[in-house]
Amino acid sequence: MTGDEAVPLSQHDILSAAECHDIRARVFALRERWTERSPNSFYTLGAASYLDAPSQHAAYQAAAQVTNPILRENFPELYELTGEFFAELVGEAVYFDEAYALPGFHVHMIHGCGPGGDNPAPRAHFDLQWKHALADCTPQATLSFTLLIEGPSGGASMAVWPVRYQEALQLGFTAREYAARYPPQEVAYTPGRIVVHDGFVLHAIGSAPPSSRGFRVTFQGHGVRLPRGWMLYW
Ligand SMILES: O=C(O)CCC(=O)C(=O)O
Ligand SMILES: [Fe+2]
Repeated sequence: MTGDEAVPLSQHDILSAAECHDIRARVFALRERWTERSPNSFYTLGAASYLDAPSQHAAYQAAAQVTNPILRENFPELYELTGEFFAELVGEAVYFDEAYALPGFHVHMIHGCGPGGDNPAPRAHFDLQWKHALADCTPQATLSFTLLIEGPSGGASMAVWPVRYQEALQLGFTAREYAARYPPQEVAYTPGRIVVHDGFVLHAIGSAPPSSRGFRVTFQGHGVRLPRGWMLYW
């Protein structure tokens, strides 16, 4: 995907329900290895550049050296499948470089929300974490993906606003300002279906219905197009 593609988002079924179930079981068997990001609410299995790299690139790379072997050893077929899927999608070489974090898992514990509902606008963002992850080079193009493994009772989605990073820059508004003013479109996730976009469309984790309960487990990552091909990382 390039920065100027007309359709900003695509979806592809790549895992069966049984495969999602099996991956979910392995993620939970590794609970001791999750990193707590917000108590009793948000965890990652893996290092994530948007959380670990800003102003501490060496710490991000060090964290990746701890979590990459765990991910690689426990989910070998998932990395193989992801690499093959993207190689076909972009029609170019795709690789992982373990100096960076491998794609990993978000685990959200959904406990419902207040009567005011769950507003995704404060979470709205563009995926600019490559600036922190790569530190010293600018990619020719980028991609981001989310693959739902398990959703809570109220389902899982991505909120998308039809505006791009370049427009935000030109018109001088922030992601959150725009999102607070305009309603998003909801892209519903289905377990086993990967949602791919270029990271420059305004988006956020979608709103959870007030009664929703359970786990929202996603396999997440990004890609950068470099001279050698597309490098997939988190
Ligand atoms: O989990 C999702 O729905 C999207 C997460 C996201 O936008 C991100 O991690 O950059
Ligand atoms: Fe994102």
